[in-house]
Amino acid sequence: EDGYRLWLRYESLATTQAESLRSQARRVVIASPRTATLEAAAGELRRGIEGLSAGAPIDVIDMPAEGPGEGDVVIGTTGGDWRGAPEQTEKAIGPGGYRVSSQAVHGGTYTAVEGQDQSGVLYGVFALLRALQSGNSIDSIELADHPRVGLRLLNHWDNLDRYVERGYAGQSLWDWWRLPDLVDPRYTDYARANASIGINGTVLNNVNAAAEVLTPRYIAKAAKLADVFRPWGIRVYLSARWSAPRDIGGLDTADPLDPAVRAWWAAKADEIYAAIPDFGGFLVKANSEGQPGPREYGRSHADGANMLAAALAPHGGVVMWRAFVYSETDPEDRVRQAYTEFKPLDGTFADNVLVQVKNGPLDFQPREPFHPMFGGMPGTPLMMEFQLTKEYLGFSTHLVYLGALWEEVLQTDTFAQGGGSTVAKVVDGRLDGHELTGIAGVANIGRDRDWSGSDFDQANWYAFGRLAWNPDGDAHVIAREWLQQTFSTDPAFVEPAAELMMRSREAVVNYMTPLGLTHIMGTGHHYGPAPWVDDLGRPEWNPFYYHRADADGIGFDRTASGSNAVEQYHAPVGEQFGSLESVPDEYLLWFHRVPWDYRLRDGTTLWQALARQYDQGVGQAEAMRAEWETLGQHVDPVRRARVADYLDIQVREAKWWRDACLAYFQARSGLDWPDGVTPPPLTLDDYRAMQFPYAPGN
Ligand code: BDP
Repeated sequence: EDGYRLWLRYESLATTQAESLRSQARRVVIASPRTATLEAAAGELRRGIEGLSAGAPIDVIDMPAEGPGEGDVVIGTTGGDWRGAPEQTEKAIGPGGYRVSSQAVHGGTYTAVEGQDQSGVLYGVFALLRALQSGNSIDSIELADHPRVGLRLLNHWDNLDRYVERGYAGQSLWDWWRLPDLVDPRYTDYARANASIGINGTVLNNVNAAAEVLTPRYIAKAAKLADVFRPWGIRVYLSARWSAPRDIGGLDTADPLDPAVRAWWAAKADEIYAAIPDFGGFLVKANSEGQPGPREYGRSHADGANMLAAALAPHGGVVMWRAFVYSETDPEDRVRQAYTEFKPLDGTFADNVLVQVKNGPLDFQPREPFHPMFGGMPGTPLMMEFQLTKEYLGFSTHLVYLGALWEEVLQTDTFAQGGGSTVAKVVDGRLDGHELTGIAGVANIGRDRDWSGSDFDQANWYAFGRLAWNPDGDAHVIAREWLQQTFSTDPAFVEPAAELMMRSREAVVNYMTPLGLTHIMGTGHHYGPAPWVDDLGRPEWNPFYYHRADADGIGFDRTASGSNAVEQYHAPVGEQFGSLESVPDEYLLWFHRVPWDYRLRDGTTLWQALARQYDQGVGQAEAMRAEWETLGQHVDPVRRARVADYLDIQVREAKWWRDACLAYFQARSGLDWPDGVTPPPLTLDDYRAMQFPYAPGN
């Protein structure tokens, strides 16, 4: 059990269920003209049924002249006459929609998987397999659904030398050196896994992009990957380096208003589409953390995005322009900067541009308030960017289920158009009536046999796909689904394990950054605690910038008396965050600077509360480890032991986080230890000396 099969295990069901499936799924019938996608769907169905029913090989045939027979599983696009008069269910309407149903025939039944289009068939097949793997019977089955968001993309931060920036699961999957000649079968398994959760696009290379990926050699390599992914409904996208016309095009400028630059990009787009007819488009990180961009020429982000958009528009491609910008010279509070820069550009982007925004205004922290651009840019399609790879949450070493974090963000009310204006509604286009919609997830996938660096990190890949499909999805339900398919359908396992996953996110917040603390991780690699760091080149790279702890107090004043970041939120959100009366405890130090003896609503002082939260985080990690001793009994020994080993690391490091942070804050505040708190076993200097010089870095 090396984790390779992910949630697509198709292990044999219990005897009676397997027998019943065998009698009701005797052959796969393709009802529409065969295409690569329908064949992929049929092949997956056959594989799933054969595995689950532990039965003999089953046939895949075209629809026979006499129509479907009892025990057939028929797949096809809607509108055929194979199912009688095809009725639509509201839920199945729209691209990618499907309906799975039991139909009567000759006194028995057959199962129909109808898609609105080719991808819909594929998604219907995976929905059926998900239901069967989760312990449902194929009898009287009725499933219907459709994706709510158009672009559901992974972003790989993979370099061309196979190094994965912020990757904790080994090298890049893409073997650029041997492509396009050698096609690793893993590419197909990657595509299957993505298709099974509705992901329909992948950006192959790092946002800190090398221009070489746009040279003919690499276009041919990307084209080969696109060929493998296409049957699975997945399009390829590339990160484009802004200065490519200079780097590889022989021009001496990358000014977006220069006709030669525009012509270069238009020709480049033509060249890419000649090799990849369904190429998705470009993702761009510009004028951010040293990356080149249009501002070098006095042009705006909109000028830059629109120029690329014009090159892609004739081919139907999109530009995903990232809003992760903050200046090295601007003294403005870092979390204000993206909004300040992009808000005036709202409504000026071309029709095929999305602005891609991280969930919070800082950088993928264990907890941040939502980014004020959500709800603040009604005239622009905003693409959500989540991070699956846990750069700031203990890498692939700590068990943290991100579904809980993402649900919290998506369900937050921006109040942009009064109550009920959730981030989910901004992202799926409902709030402002956008047709073009997207969600991106920074991938946590590499060459490790288990793909994600740990068994439980696979859940974050899974949950991302499911929430991209439906941003109103329920993270707890998704956790259950994943557990059933990945480990066991036994309710004695599934429910407590799902609850453990749901609590895991709060645990990491508590032992790393409680009460609105943020960005106090180790320098560069972001692993382990380092709240004391204050000597890095740029102020906002230093943990100290974010907490400013001294003898008087702790926290970052973002109210009107401070940076006034609260003004970027709509009423009443800004008021709620801005007032000590109403700010939720979990954002206290994000928005406010308070003295150490400040009393929280429950009467404890800030110093007591901080010590309590850190300790609670450790307790939660210990509880997870203890629970796994029981839950692990339901799991095969190999994966059980691996999860247990990781939990041991997590408990040890949760203590390290608690002790190091409290030792530091005690030294800054000069206060005595609160009653009942055991002082850390080591000195602050000891903690400062603990470094991870060779942690997977940036
Ligand atoms: C930060 C990462 C850095 C990325 C950057 C980005 O530390 O490696 O390049 O985000 O999103 O979180 O561009």
